[in-house]
This record gives sequence, C-alpha cells and structure tokens, in this order.
Amino acid sequence: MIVSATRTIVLALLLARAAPAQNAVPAERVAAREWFRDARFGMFIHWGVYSQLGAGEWVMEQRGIPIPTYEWLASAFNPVKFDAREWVSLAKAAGVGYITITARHHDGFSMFASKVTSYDIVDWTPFKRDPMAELAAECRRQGIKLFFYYSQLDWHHTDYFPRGNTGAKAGRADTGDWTRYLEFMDKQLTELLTGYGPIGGIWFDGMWDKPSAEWQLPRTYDLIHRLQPSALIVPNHHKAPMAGEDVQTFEQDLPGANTTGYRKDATVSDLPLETSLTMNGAWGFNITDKNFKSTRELIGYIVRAAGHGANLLLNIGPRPDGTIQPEAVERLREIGRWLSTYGPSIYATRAGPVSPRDWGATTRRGDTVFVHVLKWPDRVLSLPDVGGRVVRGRMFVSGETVAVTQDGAGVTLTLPASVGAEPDRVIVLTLSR
Ligand code: FHN
Repeated sequence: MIVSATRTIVLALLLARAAPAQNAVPAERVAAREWFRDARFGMFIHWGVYSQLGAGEWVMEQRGIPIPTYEWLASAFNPVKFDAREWVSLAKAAGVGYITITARHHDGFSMFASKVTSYDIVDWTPFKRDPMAELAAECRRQGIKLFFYYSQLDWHHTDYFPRGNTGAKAGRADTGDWTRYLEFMDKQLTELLTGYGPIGGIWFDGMWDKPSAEWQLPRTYDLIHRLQPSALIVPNHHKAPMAGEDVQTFEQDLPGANTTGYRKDATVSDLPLETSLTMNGAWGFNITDKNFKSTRELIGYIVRAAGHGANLLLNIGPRPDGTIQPEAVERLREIGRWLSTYGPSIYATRAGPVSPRDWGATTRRGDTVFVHVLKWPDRVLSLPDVGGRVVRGRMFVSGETVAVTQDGAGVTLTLPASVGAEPDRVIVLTLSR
C-alpha cells in the first residue's frame, strides 16, 4: 500500500516535470521581456486630431464635441511638417530604446492606414500619409523599437455599446453591437501587427472605461502573440497583470505608488515594469501648459524608475503641424547627453539592493552596485545591507576613491565634496563574489 502510494507520488512528480508548464512564456517573449527590462528608457508620443485644438487628447470629451464636428476637425488634420527621421533622431539622441505612439486614442481616429474604417489619417485627411508606416521604417533604420498605443475605448465607433463611463456627449445612438466592436479591434490589431514589420508590442489603454465588459482579452492577446510571437502586451488597465500580459505599466506613478488614485491595488508583479510620465501636465499637445519638468527632475525620474527596476516612458505631445515643442526637444537632448555618460549605471541594470529612498536610488548589474545620490547634502551617506561585501568604492565619472566602511548594520560611504550642480552623483560599489 505504502509502496504503491509512493510510486504514484513519484510518477506524478515525473509527469509534472515532463509536462510543459501551463501559461509558460515562449522563449521569444522571454527574450523580448529581457530586452525591455534592459532598455530602461522609452519615448511616449500622444499625437492625433486632438493636437489641433492644443488642449490635450481628451478635448473631445471634455468640451463635449459632437461626432460630426470632430469628424470635420479630423478632415482638417494636415501635419505637413511631420518628419519621421527627425522624430526618431531626437529619440535616438535622447537615448531611448523604444517609442510608444498613439496609433489610435480614445477619439477613435486611426493614425494609420486602416482598411476596416475610413476614419483614418490616409482616407480622411488631406495629409494622406501613414505616419505609423513612416515611423516604423525609420525606427528600423535607427535601431529603435516601436510600440503602438491602442485605445480599447472609443468615443466615435457606433458599436462601442453599451457605453462606458465616458463618451456620452459625442451624440451616438443608443445601439451597437459589442461583438462586432471586438472584431473591429482585432482586425485593426491584425493590420498593425502585419503591416508594419516587427513591432515591440501593443500598449493598451481604456479598458477602465468599461471595467465589467466582456473584453475577451485572451482571444485578442492570443491573436497578437500568434501574429508576432515576440510582441509584448503592455496594458494600462491599472489592475494587477492578467494572463498573456508582458509588462506592468504604472501611469504617472513609480511602481507601487498611487499618488494618482488609478491603482487601488498597487501590487507590483515580477513582470517587467514601466512608469509613464508627462513632461508637462498633459499627454496630448497643450498649447498653454508650459509647466515642464526640469531636465534635472526628469533625470531623477529615470533614476528612481531604474531603482524600482522599471523603465521610464517619457511623453511628448507633438504639435498639429508635426513639429515637437522646443521645450521638449531641449530636455530630451539634455537627458541624452546625461545618459551618454551615465547610461551604464542605468541601461541593462536591475533594481539595486537598497530600495529607492528620498535621497536617491540604487541599481545593480552583476556584482556592481550603482548608488545614485540625487539629493543628499552631507558627505557621509549610510546605507543598509547592499547584498555583499564591498571590495571597492569609486565615483562613477572621476574614478575617485570613495571610502567605504562596512559592518553588520550596513555600509557607510564618504563621498568627495560635491562639485555642485550634478543631477545625480553616482558611486560604483564592487561586491566580492
Ligand atoms: O486616458 C488616457 C490618457 O489620455 C493617456 O493616454 C494616458 C497615458 O497613460 N492614459 C489614459 C488614462 O489612464
């Protein structure tokens, strides 16, 4: 009896080992997730018909613009100065590894050539060009990955019914076929995944508009992964990750924080992480919002995100003619200059042994720990356990030795006198193996 029970347990263990784990992530996607983790910095772009009004991407909803009026606005969209090469070169100069751009935002207007609607930039506007195709080609040329933002919420489509919490003022009839809407989305996603070469992934947004709707996510996620096995799914649904999703993204908040109120459940998963952030207070072009964060602050965000093991997805809202606001250009170039020196303490790192603190953050690569001091007035800085014995401490840029004392309580660093305005003083600690 005992022998046969033991035999059953052993057999079960062997079978469990032989059977592929359920929900196992295929190798291509595991590699893509690692790539994503290494990238650490991305550029978010909110750009569309709404940019013309210079009042953010929610202007249709916020001003209660009815569909016929918004359709007219769309028919006037003609961003003649759009130059994919300029945008991607700027992204490159900023040091990002990927761009995430609004292929379709909540206004329901497709910023790409779609065959399943005429409400798209090629069919509906005098511009007639497909900026997503131009960006995809240019990103490939310059070695940057392109992700498409795709809104599941739609203020224009007749089949987005029953309506969610928004879109009541657009003036649609109270009818629609939800199944047909889901099919429409899947067809558009198929276009984005088959017509633009290999893409980084799809960044979903808007599901929060109808939290209890039957979204059929497994069907859509399977479709995406079938069409492009290494495309990542980045859902901005503000909830804990669901099956098939690849990245946990946090809006205007570092992982685990909930200053925005979006995350009632601020749990941080072990998926790759991302924080999206506006450079001023708006995602889409806002002509009066000049409240841009300083370069120093933005560098601080990159560092703190990396200290949480997350990427920073920093937004710009280009103007309706296709140009980018000088304030954004200036900051991106300055960040790029900073990263050209300090990049090794950010790129391809993981969260460091000391979780982010008010004074800064730590990152890690192998046996090397980077201590990022963003604001600390004193020369002596004490840290708790750094995860090993420190054999050497030095300043990242000058190589100057940093005196290190270590005991059971942690590590104390004596930094050279500060030379002033550096946004981040980086100390490199080498741990013994
Ligand atoms: O409603 C959108 C908003 O317009 C913008 O796209 C941001 C980007 O993270 N996400 C939504 C709000 O959660």
